[in-house]
Amino acid sequence: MAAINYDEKIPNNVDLSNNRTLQRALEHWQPRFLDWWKDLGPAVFSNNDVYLRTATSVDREGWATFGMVKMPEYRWGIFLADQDANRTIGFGDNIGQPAWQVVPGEHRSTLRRLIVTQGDTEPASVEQQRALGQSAPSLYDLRNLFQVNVEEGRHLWAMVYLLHAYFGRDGREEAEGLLERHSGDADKPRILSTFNEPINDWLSFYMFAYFTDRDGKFQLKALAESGFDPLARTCQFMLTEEAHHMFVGDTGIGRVVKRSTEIMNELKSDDPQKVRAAGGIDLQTIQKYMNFWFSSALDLFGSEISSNAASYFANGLKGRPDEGLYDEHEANGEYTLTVPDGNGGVKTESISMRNAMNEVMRAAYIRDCENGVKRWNKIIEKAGFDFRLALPSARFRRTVGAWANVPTDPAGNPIAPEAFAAGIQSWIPTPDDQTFVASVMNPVYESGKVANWIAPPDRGINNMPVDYEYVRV
Ligand code: BYC
Repeated sequence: MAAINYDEKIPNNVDLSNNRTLQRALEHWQPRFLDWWKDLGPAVFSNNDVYLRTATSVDREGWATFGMVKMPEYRWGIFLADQDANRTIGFGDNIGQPAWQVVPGEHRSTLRRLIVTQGDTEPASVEQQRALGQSAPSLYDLRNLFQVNVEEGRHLWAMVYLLHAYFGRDGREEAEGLLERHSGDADKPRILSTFNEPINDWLSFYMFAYFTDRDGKFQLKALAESGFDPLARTCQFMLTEEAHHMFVGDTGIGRVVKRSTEIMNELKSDDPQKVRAAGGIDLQTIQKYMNFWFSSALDLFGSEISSNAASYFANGLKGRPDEGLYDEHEANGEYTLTVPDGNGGVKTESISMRNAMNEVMRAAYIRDCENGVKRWNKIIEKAGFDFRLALPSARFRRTVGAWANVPTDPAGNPIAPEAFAAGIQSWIPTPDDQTFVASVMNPVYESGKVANWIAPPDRGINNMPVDYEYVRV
């Protein structure tokens, strides 16, 4: 296993000290990154001690250490999973050929584009979450937010390393661009739609960590199959960190649901207005937030029918998540889709499996999303209420792909534009809903205490108690 060298300015396991040119280029980028972090990273507590984990090994067992760190002093490093010298390309037309250790000329611009798109999301999410520290429901949650933020920063480093190490001058320019585009910026927005949506409250943050980070999981799994070996190894290690981000979303939503049902039981009522009056977030509002963030995340998979996706697969650049679990790796079959028929109805269409790669991934993602919904519904059921949360249809409120701008209800039935305009008020958060949710987000910065609208966590981080002072305020 390649050891991580922590004595260097940039911790790494890529033998950076033996590549002076690359080391200098990255050391040149480092202060720009820190300036960006200062300007657009967490707005508060930026110089407080936070109980953070830092990657210190790429070993599956014990890869991280925990300790008090001030975020600007976090050791953002470059870590790739260990190399398998015999690795071959596992899918597509180049199957069985040795994985590439350098970028094949004919795939250079495509690979660069994929890496830039992936890299762009990482700082975007930090920007989106910048203000949340001002309204954290507990020190435990505040710490989790910051953990997610520093690790997204590290994932940016991972992509910047690839750009600098393998794409020469244009790679360096793209690395600069990753700090120049900003979430929601009118002139230079982030590349993918969801990453320009504001995240102004913690319910949105948990939804984002559950649904949007889960897109990250699937995209990283697909890139971890890449025939371009340094990209595959980079993504393999990023996935190790990603699991905690989804845990934050999953348990966060679960705790909001739990608290809402507690309030409903205290009130002996499931009236959403009464839940709100008691300072809780009603289940109907949670459903609306889910409708918003889930539908937004579905767009991140791209079009149902995509020749881009087909050529990524054919050329061995991007596989299917967990490609090894498939019993064939050429995807020469057919895939049946339902698409709008152009007359307000639906028709089925058979397309080549390779063209349907985005849809194959989206379908796997939706199945994975269902697991959390089942867990949250168990909480509601156990509390004795009939309400059930449900994912909206994959056709609902899409802005990318076959269903883009086709009005449907949350169940996916095509409806008239007027019916959509009227219904959307009750399907996704209105400005009033957002104002209400923001109104309960009063910060709680006392160890062991938690805001009224969310239940406390079941356990602390890294076996520490729940009432540990996770951020020294
Ligand atoms: N918004 O052929 P199509 C994460 C563009 S999240 C705006 O369907 P393709 C994270 C598309 O780029 C994971 N534009 O697309 C989570 C293309 O443009 P060009 C991020 C969009 O190429 C939380 C055009 O439409 N990683 O890590 O098959 C916190 C034609 O589309 C959108 C990746 O996404 C959109 N939603 O697939 C932190 C992996 N969708 O090239 C981090 C890398 C599509 O014609 N990216 N377009 O100018 C990819 O694999 C692919 O680019 C996509 C799109 C899956 C995104």
